[in-house]
Amino acid sequence: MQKRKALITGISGQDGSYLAELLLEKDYEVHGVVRRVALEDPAHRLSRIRHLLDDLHLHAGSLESFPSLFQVVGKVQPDECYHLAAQSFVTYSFEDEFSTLQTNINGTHFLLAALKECAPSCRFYFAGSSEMFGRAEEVPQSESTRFHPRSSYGISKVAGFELTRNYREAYGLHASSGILFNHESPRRGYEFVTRKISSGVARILAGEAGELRLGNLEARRDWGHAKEYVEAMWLMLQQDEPDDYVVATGETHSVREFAELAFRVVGLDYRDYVVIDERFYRPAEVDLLVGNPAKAETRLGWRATIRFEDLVREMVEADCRGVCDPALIRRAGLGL
Ligand code: G4F
Repeated sequence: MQKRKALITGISGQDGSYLAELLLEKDYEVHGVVRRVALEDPAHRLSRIRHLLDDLHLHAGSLESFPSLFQVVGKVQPDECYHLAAQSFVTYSFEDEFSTLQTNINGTHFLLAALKECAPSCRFYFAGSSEMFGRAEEVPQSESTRFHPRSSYGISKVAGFELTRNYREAYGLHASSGILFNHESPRRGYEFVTRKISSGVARILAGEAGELRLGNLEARRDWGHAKEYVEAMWLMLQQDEPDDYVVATGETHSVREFAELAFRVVGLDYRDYVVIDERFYRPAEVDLLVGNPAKAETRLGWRATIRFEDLVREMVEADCRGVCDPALIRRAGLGL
């Protein structure tokens, strides 16, 4: 039997790397779209998928170029397409609203248009985000909660979500959106607060830093583990009918709690190291996010199982392993 073909944009990112692993395990032929510069510098730019490179089919393409996406889709003829690539750092979207909106909205539109023309029976997944809820009107947030984005990133995701719904309704594409709440792992980018904290703790333990500068400690997020969240993406595309799903743990924690736990993992008190720095505050903050994953649980049979405390520990331990002397790690009582 022919293998099913999957195409992933953003395959070199945190989610893309876990999804590629999952699909290879399921015996898919896995294709990825990456920037040409990444193909020329795989050691740095493809580090998260280095261990998979022999099993993947990578294609040069860019979210900014319709012809490049059109060509890849036409050539690969995927059965499933997972659109994960985006400018995804909210802070950056305040610095350059234009490029965030342009890249994220056009990229999604280009891909949907290419699929409609070249592979209309391909199933499509759009990476929506809890940032679409922004200043949320209800707690917890579900598929029916009104969107009130607070950044151009959030706005670009609402536009992508609506484009996905429109291609489903107007052109009959099997197109689904996951409204994913924050999801982290040791593969998270260093600019996001969880990884900034876990790597900061490791550097402090190693004696490479004396403090960790953070912004708003009171913001609350629903943090799950990325490895589990990519399973929900796959499940969405296995359903007979396309639909939209909240993917979340249903628990919320503050940045302060994350920092407190992360420092505690190595026996330190965060109050001795965390310095509040106004530069890391956002012009418009999203104060509280917590998802209601009931629909994903009943329809997809998906549930988050990795607990917040275990996620924090895994991230801190992984970063300590990267920078600390083994004797120091033993002294800190880490289970490594
Ligand atoms: O880790 P963050 O940068 O993630 P944010 O903004 O919640 O967005 C992430 O999750 C979304 C899903 O809801 C994704 F769509 C998005 O692509 C991204 O993956 O910030 C989390 C919170 C914010 O409230 C921020 O103000 O942490 C607060 N924070 C406090 N100090 C900080 C810092 N955030 C960062 N990045 N750096 C700080 O020093």
